[in-house]
Amino acid sequence: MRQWTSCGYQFNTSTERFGELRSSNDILKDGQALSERMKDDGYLFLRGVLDNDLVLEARHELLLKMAVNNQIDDDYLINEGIDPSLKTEVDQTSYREGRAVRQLAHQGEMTEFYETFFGKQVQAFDFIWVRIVGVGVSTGCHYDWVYMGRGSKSLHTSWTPLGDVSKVEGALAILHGSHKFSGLISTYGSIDVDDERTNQKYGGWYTQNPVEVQEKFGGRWLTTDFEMGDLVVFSMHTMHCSLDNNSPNNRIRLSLDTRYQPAGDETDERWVGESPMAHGAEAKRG
Ligand SMILES: O=C(O)CCC(=O)C(=O)O
Repeated sequence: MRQWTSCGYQFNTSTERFGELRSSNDILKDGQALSERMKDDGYLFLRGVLDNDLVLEARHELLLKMAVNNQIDDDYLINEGIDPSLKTEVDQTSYREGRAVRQLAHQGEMTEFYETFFGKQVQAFDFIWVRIVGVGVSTGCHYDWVYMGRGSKSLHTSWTPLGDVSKVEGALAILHGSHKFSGLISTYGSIDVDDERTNQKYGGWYTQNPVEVQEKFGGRWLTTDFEMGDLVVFSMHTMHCSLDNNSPNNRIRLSLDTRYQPAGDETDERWVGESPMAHGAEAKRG
């Protein structure tokens, strides 16, 4: 079997420790069943549920902006999204505010899904995380709570690949069972990165090594070869990371992560409003 890595660390790919995400398409329209599965598994994987035209539009919108900012290799078609050798740092505000990106994240199938799942009206965070993940890059193991845990206890994350994202191109991985690691949830899983920024070894990640969590707490890493239109939804205390992007064609991995809660719940003030404050010195309390 092929060796998969995150932050350069190899996964244990034995069947007990590594496998494929389970699809929940069979219960897509059943809010009660979705909610029970989330309680059991800590995630929901939905194949091909988003409007492909809209996903493609969001992808094009981003790639065009990236092309203007010299963030893709212009020897190739823009839509290929090939990593250039020279890296350019760009303020992403205009990326997350694009019309197609916002429509994908805040309307249509996405909102309909959450209305079914919560059984009530939905509020999305205004802030949208756009992931432009170059070759050799990945995300370390973490709970989202540490970044956005000041509001609703029912907050959930959507991870949306903007195009096909195979394992080798840096797919997301979920640690099945991690939403029940009470010893980890009550310690690392209860911090707030803005309040405790200086104590954070990896800027809020628990570790870079996916095997380290399993050795301490157990669980099974699950991932898949994602296709355009797929969606993964998970709880604030579901540990996740991404595989290293080792694209043989040097393709950048593009995805969105976005957040949703029942309307009327308390909100984390960092991520809502016209110009969300986000992380930083101003977000530290006390
Ligand atoms: O896409 C990634 O690399 C990280 C995504 C993530 O951490 C999230 O969706 O919460």
